[in-house]
Amino acid sequence: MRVTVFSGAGISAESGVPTFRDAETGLWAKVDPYEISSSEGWRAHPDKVWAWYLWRHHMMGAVAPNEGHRAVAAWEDHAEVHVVTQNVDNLHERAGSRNVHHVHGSLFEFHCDRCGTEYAGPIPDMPEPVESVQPPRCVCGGLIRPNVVWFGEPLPDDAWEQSLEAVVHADLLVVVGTSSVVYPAAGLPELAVAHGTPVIEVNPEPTPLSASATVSLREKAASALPGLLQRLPSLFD
Ligand code: BV8
Ligand code: ZN
Repeated sequence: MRVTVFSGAGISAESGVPTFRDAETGLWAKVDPYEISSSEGWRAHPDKVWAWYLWRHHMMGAVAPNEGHRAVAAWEDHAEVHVVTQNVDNLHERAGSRNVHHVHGSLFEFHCDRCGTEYAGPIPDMPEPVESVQPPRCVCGGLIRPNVVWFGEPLPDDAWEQSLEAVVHADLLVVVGTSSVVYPAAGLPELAVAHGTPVIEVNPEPTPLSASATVSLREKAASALPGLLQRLPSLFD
């Protein structure tokens, strides 16, 4: 059986990583997403963007995978599992998942924004969010940036190709913890629906995908995912 999991910030919420759009805790309630996660924002004030990502880098290193991440990793004992994640944290990998495709990049890799050279230098620890930090410079004079995909930027070809494959060949797609509003990633579950692949959504809130999902569970990831495969027969009868 081939199971593909499409995850968003909600799967990491119970690890303590704030989601983007949950108003009371969403990171973006405090900052303007287009300001801080876009190529324009980086060009306009790289020091603000760098400071915000340093804090998120600290936070993601300080938390641990939750029962939801661990359940997805455990499914590899019973099925061929691919994880397509919009998250830039490394919690799926730290839970043990082996086929993880980061369609929005990773906050644990850095490169020069001019020559593209990978940066392996020190990343300062930033336990508290601060307004501005100058990013390091590359020898070519370019600025060091995180390997994340900002608004207005294309998704990485290899991750995108692998994600399309994983969705098109899945016997089941589990969509967990995403508001399904950011494209082209949000188009992946729509592709599965169009393919007639069973789609299970796990989200305490309804989303634009809910109406077309085969089953939409108003549940949280850490409680729904551990027993989900055992529930499949009753979910689809
Ligand atoms: C591109 C960076 C083209 C890394 C991110 C107008 C209309 C349509 C589209 C557009 C438009 N204008 C612009 C666009 C395109 C734009 C887009 O889609 N905008 C949207 C917002 C309208 N897309 C882009 O710009 C993309 N690039 O199109 O390029 C191109 C092509 C060629 C050449 C040049 C250019 C790039 C998109 C990537 C942007 N980068 N992040 C980072 O900082 O993390 S997106 C950002 O949102 C995050 O990556 C995140 O992954 C993503 C989606 O958010 P979610 O993960 O869904 O999180 P969210 O908070 O929204 O939702 C959490 C959910 O979890 C909620 O539903 C909640 O109920 C649930 N939940 C909460 N707790 C739990 C839970 N679920 C389960 N259990 C729980 N416990
Ligand atoms: Zn450079």
